[in-house]
Amino acid sequence: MNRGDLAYSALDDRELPTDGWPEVVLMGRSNSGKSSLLNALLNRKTARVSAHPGHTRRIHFYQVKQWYLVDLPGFGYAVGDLADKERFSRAVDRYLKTRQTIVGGILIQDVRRNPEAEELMLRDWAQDRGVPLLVAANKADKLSKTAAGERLDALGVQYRVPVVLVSARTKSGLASIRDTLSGLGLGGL
Ligand SMILES: Nc1nc2c(ncn2[C@@H]2O[C@H](COP(=O)(O)OP(=O)(O)OP(=O)(O)O)[C@@H](O)[C@H]2O)c(=O)[nH]1
Ligand SMILES: [Mg+2]
Repeated sequence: MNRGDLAYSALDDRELPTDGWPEVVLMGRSNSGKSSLLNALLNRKTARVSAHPGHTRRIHFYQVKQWYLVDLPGFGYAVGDLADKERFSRAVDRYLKTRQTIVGGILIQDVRRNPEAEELMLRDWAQDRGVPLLVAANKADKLSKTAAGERLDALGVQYRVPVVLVSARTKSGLASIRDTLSGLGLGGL
């Protein structure tokens, strides 16, 4: 298994890794750039970037060292039939509520948007579970430096957790994510 390989793709509990390795979860709205950011961090095109958002229907575990980056499918755009969607959102729900190996969360948010109910629920989830959370305000390349700075301040006020400005496209700001993770003892990015 090489760095950045897809190690597991899970929906049911019995498909989850059993090695107990730490997991850092990438969460956020569909199209916010979770898979793009994961690829940028790993410097490798391993996660599928969707031309049509909402198609990722499994929890994907990418191995870094003896820990995983977990690409959670985005909310907001799910396509497909209702039974499928329900099965899927139940699985994500259960994973977030019960998984003991989650040691950190990165909430990816389009820098141009404000958090909506789902994002704030994820922020509350992290606080309730005591999981350190970093908000990555992505697509900074879409704004001028001044506008991006203003958005960063606004998002900090709304989230009340650390927010960093990043671009999966230009790879700006990724050092702050790497530093945060190495502060949790998670190296190799
Ligand atoms: N300009 C710009 N575009 C980006 C950036 N990050 C992602 N995108 C684009 O945004 C779209 C969605 O990116 P994905 O990485 O597939 O988003 P996702 O959050 O994984 O979406 P789902 O898998 O549907 O939940 C793609 O067209 C990307 O090329 C960025 O930093 N800047
Ligand atoms: Mg994706």
